[in-house]
Amino acid sequence: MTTIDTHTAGHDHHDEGSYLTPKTGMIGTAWQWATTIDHKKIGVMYLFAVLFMFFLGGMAALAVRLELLEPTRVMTEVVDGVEVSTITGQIPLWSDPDTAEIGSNNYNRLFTLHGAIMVFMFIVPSIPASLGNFFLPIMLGAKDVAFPRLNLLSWYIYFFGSIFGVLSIIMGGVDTGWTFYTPYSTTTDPDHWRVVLMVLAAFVLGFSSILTGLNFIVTVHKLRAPGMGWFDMPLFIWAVYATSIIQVLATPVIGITLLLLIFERLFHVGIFDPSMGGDPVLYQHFFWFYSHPVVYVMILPAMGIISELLAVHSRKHIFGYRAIAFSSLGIAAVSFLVWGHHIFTAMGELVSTLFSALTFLVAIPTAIKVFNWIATLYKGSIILNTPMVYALMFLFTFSIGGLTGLPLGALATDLHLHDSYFVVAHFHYVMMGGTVIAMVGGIHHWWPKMFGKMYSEPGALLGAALVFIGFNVTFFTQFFLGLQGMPRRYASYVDEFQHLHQISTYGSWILLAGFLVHLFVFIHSLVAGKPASANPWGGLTFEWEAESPPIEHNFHHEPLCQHGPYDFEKVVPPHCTAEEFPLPPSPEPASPPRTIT
Ligand code: HEM
Ligand SMILES: [Cu+2]
Repeated sequence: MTTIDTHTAGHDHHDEGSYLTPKTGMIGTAWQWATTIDHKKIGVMYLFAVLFMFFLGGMAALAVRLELLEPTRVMTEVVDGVEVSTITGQIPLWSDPDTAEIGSNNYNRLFTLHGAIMVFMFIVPSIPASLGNFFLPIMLGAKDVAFPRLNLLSWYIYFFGSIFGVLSIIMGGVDTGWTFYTPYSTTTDPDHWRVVLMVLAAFVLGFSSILTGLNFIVTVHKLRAPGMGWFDMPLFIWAVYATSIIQVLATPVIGITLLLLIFERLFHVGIFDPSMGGDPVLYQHFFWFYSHPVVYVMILPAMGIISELLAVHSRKHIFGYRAIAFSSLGIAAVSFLVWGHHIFTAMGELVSTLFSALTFLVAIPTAIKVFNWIATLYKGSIILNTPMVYALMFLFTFSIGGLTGLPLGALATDLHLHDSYFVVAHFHYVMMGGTVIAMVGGIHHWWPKMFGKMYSEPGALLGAALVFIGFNVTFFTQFFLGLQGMPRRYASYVDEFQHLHQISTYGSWILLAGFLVHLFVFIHSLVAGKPASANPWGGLTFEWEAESPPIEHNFHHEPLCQHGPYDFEKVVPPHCTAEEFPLPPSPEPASPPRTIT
């Protein structure tokens, strides 16, 4: 991707410092960031905000796991004719024997908090708003997104939407589950605003998602560098593009659904509450019409990152570029047709059968990606650094997540597994084992570019090992809990389940240790890390053309696209020498068909 000096007249950015260079004192710099329209700064602000939300949601998860260490139960017995209640289990965190009810209710608030924060404030904006915002314009060769001011607005909508959520938590949190199912959510806590605040938070956050999606769609259509056709774009862009389409089309549905919920709750108009002539199953259809496609808003950007990591760190042309690109759009399209698989137990047989059949369709474009990723690794020069290790971890954990979705898509098995820990394990393997694992891999891949510093590789690999072990110990055990009938959302359980719950809780502590190691390694990198070169991994996409960290306007001159993003066998990477990254042998041409004489 040679650059043509089309920009000399008045557009030369040679003397420009990096986007991180503070221009004035502390207050000036803070104001500069608070009012910035630079996609990189907005991306970095989102990154720290969503990681903070991950920390909050993670703390709630650890408390949930701690409570589940013991089968906390209230035992009532008659002693000398008097009924005496006692709490069994050593760690009745917040239960009081007399009012045992309170304990379970606090548990309900904790897992709701965990789920609502993790879904609406962490994982939906996680990759698109942070790494997408930072790298989509640069990978296209653009100076910024199409609507920089709208981008800043979407950040502030996210910021204030999260404030509503945090306010609701401070006021004691909600106990409805992250799905806010009616009529419980429209009737519980009648004299409290915390349910309305949390629902309002999800409603407002939706607009940030829509605006971000809109911005990315126009940027991809309008701001590609000269010479960059659709099939010259990095696959991360295709994935974020497909995600943006879902964000723009699906999010309004959850918006109006939550508004109707608030309306019924405040003005007692029957929409979902059967006691007022409403239909609670209608709410479930509306809710999942958004919440199933949104799981692809979570996973598609992660899949885009994996395509980048596998190609760059195996120095191999991606296998089946167009198939992977189209499968992102295929997943986006099919994702709107399968929401019914979340409510098989609330629907009739015919419509359930239809949704079950459609659900299996999703497996096709997903499998295309997984097979093409594995084919890319075949005969690659694989470098087992942290980004690649995370990509390989993703292939393992995401495949388990995907495959365990099949018995949940099949009617017979789903009726047994619905609302059990098998479901909890499945979606954690997809959301945590998919999106979070890919995001951590992506952060390690792009960290040198974002902050201009290298990090300790041994430290990062230790973190990766602890995350991998901790994650699988925490969630693989939960498949067995679910198969044996352990229901989700229960604060107590029969003794038979205790061993598996204990192993799962110990796993969550190892997982915590892994993330703390990563946190320490990144802080050390910012404080004392070696300066990073412009292209430490020998990547070919435009972000590796820019400086590390990039200058304010990304490039000194407007870049020109002259080859594909993964032509490792043809091009010496920018800012690198052929000695550093020798051209790998070009893939042997297909052998000519043998003529059978
Ligand atoms: C950090 C490690 C995590 C641990 C240890 C963890 C643990 C758990 C547990 C034990 C439950 C089940 C609670 C119950 O049904 O009684 C749960 C529920 C849930 N988790 Fe996680 N989780 C983690 C990360 C995540 C992530 C990254 C996400 C998504 C981004 C997530 C989303 C959810 C959701 C949506 C629920 C359902 C909450 C509900 O039933 O309302 N979790 N989690
Ligand atoms: Cu679904």
